[in-house]
Amino acid sequence: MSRIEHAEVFVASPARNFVTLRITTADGVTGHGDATLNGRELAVASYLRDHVVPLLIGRDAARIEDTWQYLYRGAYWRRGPVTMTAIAAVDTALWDIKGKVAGLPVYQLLGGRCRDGVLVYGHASGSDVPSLLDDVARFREAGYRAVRAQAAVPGVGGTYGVRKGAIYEPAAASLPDEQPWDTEAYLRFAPTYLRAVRERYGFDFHLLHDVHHRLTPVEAARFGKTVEEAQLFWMEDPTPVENQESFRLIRQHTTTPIAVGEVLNSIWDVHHLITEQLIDYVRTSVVHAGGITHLRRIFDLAALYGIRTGSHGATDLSPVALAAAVHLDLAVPNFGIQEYMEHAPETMEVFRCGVTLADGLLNPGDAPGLGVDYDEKLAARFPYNPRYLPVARRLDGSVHDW
Ligand code: GCO
Ligand code: MG
Repeated sequence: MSRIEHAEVFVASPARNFVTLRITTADGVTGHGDATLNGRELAVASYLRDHVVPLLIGRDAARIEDTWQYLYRGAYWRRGPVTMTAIAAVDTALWDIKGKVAGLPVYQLLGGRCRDGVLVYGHASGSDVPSLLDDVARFREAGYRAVRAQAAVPGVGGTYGVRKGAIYEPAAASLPDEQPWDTEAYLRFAPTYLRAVRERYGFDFHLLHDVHHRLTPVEAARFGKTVEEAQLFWMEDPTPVENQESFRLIRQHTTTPIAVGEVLNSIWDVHHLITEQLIDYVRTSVVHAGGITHLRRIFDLAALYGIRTGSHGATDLSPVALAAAVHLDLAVPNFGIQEYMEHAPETMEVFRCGVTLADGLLNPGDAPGLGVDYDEKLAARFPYNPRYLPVARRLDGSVHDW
């Protein structure tokens, strides 16, 4: 038995903020977990440091499921992004340790490969339609088999999903950026650029689009119907997801596939969406939905209903989360697609990560564990930098879902 000797929480900002947990066993084996919750980083760091680390010391590092149950049931207070991100970090670090102890990459412990590689989608965006079309071409030339397309809605400043520099980053310093939103302008404009992408480049690649919770159910139904000819791989987060029932209305009106889950944290949050077949892809992630152990449980439930996976993988999830996702994606039968956004060079210097991209497919490499190392000395040169996600306001000044 190898006992946990210590656990450290690192908060650093190599190009953006990341919270990273490192667990070390008495035998000197280390494992890493991502604990980043964009714009609420320190809440998770405190949950871990103040409330979880003391419970880990002396525990058997091999007992992953038992530790999960202990942290989840043992807290009495359940679910929610902060709790589930903290539990995820512990769970991910323990899988990393188990792999290193066994001398096997984590995907082998999960049952081994189901596929040659993990299909990813890249993020094309533009400030207008011509620049979006150029960006789609760039991803296709780089070998991507699936591309998400987002363009800034004319007259609506700072549309989500549109990259300004080389790396997409919506979080802003000091107070949240307040961005206007006009649903009618979006509903008129977005279908035109999705059509333009198909007209220019045809249908031999997957095209995706993120609605980012902006529409009511009936507006989402109208959007889904309008874009059917573009044959989207999915429309993502068409409406806010607190009310799982509301997806039934969208479903009744359109065959455009639906993907949901990046803000959800537990199997109970997706229970009705899955068992009533209201969605096609479940997008929960390792980091925000309780780690590899809990995500596998969600994916297995989804498999029973013919629903595939499509985990969140934006740049605010660290390379540790990406590696964990890729190991799981390789091993689950109902894998669909993995979101992938390139991290900044500073991020990749701090997190040395064995994940590689070739021909539009990711592979985790064969290093034992997750195959990611964290350079804490280098990370210390990038201190935490408080940032907030934007807030959206409708034209009348009232708050909308960002
Ligand atoms: C996506 C997303 C993100 C989120 C971000 C919030 O990649 O599909 O919607 O870019 O907005 O992860 O922190
Ligand atoms: Mg999204």
